Parts: sequence; structure tokens; C-alpha cells
Amino acid sequence: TRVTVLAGGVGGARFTRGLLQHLASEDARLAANVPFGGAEGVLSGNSATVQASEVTVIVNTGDDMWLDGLRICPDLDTVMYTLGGGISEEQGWGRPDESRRTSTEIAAYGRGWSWFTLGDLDLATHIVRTDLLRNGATLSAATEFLCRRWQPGARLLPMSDQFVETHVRLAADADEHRAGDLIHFEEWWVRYRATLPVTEFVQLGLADAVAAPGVIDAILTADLVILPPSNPVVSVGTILSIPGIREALRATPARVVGIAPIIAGAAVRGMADACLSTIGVETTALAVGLHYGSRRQGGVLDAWLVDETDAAALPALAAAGIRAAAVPLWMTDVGATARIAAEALKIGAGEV
Ligand code: GDP
Ligand code: FO1
Ligand code: CA
Repeated sequence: TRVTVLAGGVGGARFTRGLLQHLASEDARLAANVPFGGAEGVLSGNSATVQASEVTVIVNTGDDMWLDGLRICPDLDTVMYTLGGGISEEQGWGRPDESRRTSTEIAAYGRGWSWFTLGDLDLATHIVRTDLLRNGATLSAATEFLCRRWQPGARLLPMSDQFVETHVRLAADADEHRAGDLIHFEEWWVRYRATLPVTEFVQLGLADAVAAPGVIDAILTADLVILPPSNPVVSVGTILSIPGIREALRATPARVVGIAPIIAGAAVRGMADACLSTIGVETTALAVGLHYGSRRQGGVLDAWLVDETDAAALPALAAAGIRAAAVPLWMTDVGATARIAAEALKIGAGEV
């Protein structure tokens, strides 16, 4: 099975880890059922050999920034570390057993973002990526290079090789002197924990951006496309703003299945509610599903999974032309996440 996932950081990475586990067990089950297994199957006249599943993750790069002279790609690194076994599990981002000797020295010079933790081990990733970029590599090529070490088990594609950065526009009641100013999304999210009122999200660089090589093709040739529990505004929404991606989702012969990042009217982690209210969308599983919209009515979804506590949303989703199911949606561990992935494949195959 070829699956393409449009992911942000922590949620998207954790979902993809469960998806890979589920696909591996499915591939093993199918291989065991082919008489004499794989290639030998041909000897028995059974030409069915099991093609290993392939996962492509199209990753949001709107959180990226230049910091300390380095190109930082939070979501690409979170997906790469999570799938490559190098993530700090309790943080959900960055490396475990980290130290901050270098960033403490940078702060001593009065440089950098003291509120944005760049650990010593993590800095090596940014240094190598910046080295490659300065030597003419595209972000796609640099990402592929870094993944040779981490072996994530999926193909990671930045949404674009051109830099697109999400900024937020400060509202008047955030600071009357700075009303209308733009600050980087990560400053709003990490320094201010999204507590400053903002009026809009702006993708700087979008006008000069195109989808990275392989991105459109990964959507058009997939058997299934998944919108995982990632931030629907600043992660999935940013990916959808790249020219051609929304059109590819509407054109692909694959089923497009989304998974609600909101359970019982609240974000499971982070401040997606602050993002949703900024764009006038209610923080409910139903509202986010309707926001993505049915493919039959101009949107991007064929199906939408909501948590069991949000089963009341099913009739309204059906009325909007979106197949829906209510299943446990807490990614409490990899096994639970693998079961969510199984549900996505099931509803994607029209089995529900
Ligand atoms: P970020 O880059 O760290 O913000 O990660 P994402 O962009 O992938 O967004 C995480 C989103 O996924 C948040 O809006 C969370 O509400 C949601 N999320 C996190 N954990 C879970 C979970 O266990 N289940 C579900 N359904 N959503 C989750
Ligand atoms: N998230 C934080 O909440 N605080 C941090 O200091 C922080 C640093 C950081 C460094 C590298 C990296 O790859 C990710 C980092 N993150 C941090 C996570 C991430 O940038 C954002 O919190 C999410 O991407 C928000 O969508
Ligand atoms: Ca992110």
C-alpha cells in the first residue's frame, strides 16, 4: 500500500510512527498468507507477491526559521527524529539527554532566542543542514541526506524547497504599539504560548513557492492520502496553501482520510484552539472536518475519523458528504496509534 501523509510536527510524527507499525504488520500478514511466501509464490503458480508498503510524509516547513545563522526546520526534524528513534519522547521534539552548553554561550553574547531551546545534539542537525544548503543543496536534498543517518522508514519531503515562513499579525489588544506587526509563528507559539491575540496567519514567501519535487506525484499516485492529527491551521493548512497541493488532493484517485486533532471540544495538546479561533473555526472535531470540507463539495476529504466522544458529529458529517466513523483517537502509545492508522485504512478502503 502506498500512503502519503501531510504532517506537521509532534502529532503528525507520532501518527506516522503508528502507521508504519500497522503497515509492517499488514505486509507480514499478507506475505505469510501467500503460498510459499514472496518470490517462491511464482513457483506455485501464485503470482501474487507482496509489495512492501511505502509511506511518503509531506512535511510542513512553515515553522522554519534562520536562527544563529542556521536553518531550523522544527517539523522536518521532529518527524525525522521520531521515525528514526532519536526523539525526546516526553518533549515530543528535540533529542533526549540533551545539553545546552552552546546555546548558553550564544545567549552570553546576547544573540539567539533564549526562549527557543536549541540543544547541543540538535544543533549538529542544523549545522549539517545549513552546510548542505550553503553548498547549493535544496531543502529536499538536505533532508534526504540527513535521513540517510536516521533511516526513518518513510520518505520525508518538505512541502516546498522555497522557504515559506508562517508569521502571525499582532492584534491591537496584543500591544497597541505593535498592532499589525508580524512576528514569527514560533515566537508566538513558544515565547508567548499563543496567548497574544492575533488577527491572521501570513505565509511569507508563498508567492515564490512551488511544491517540492515529488510532492504532487506522491499525492496523485498514492493508494491513500492521510491528513493526520496535526495542527489543522498552521501545519496542514500551511501545506494546503502551497500552489497545486489542494488541487492534487481534489484530483487524486486515492481516498483522502482525515483524523480529527480535536477531541471533546479541545486540542489534545498545544494551542490549536488559538489557531482555529483566529481563522473563525470552532474548536470541535465537526468544525475542523467541515473546514477541510468534502471533496464532493469543493473540499479535500473523503472521510473523517472522530473520537468516540464526538460520535454525535457523524450525522452532520454525512450530510456534508464526508464518510465518518467514531473510533478511539488518543495516540497514547504506538499500538493505539497503529489501531487509528488501521481505522484510516479501513474507511479509506470504503469498508466502514
Ligand atoms: P506540532 O507541530 O508539535 O504542533 O504538531 P502538529 O502540527 O502535528 O499538531 C499536533 C496536533 O495534533 C494538535 O492540534 C493536537 O491537538 C493533535 N494531537 C496531539 N496528540 C493527539 C492525539 O493523541 N490524538 C489526536 N486525535 N490528536 C492529537
Ligand atoms: N517547542 C517548544 O515549545 N519550546 C522550544 O523551546 C522548542 C524548541 C525547538 C527546537 C527545535 C525543534 O525542532 C523544535 C522545537 N520546538 C520547541 C517544537 C516546535 O518548534 C514547536 O513547538 C512546534 O513545531 C509548534 O508547532
Ligand atoms: Ca509545528
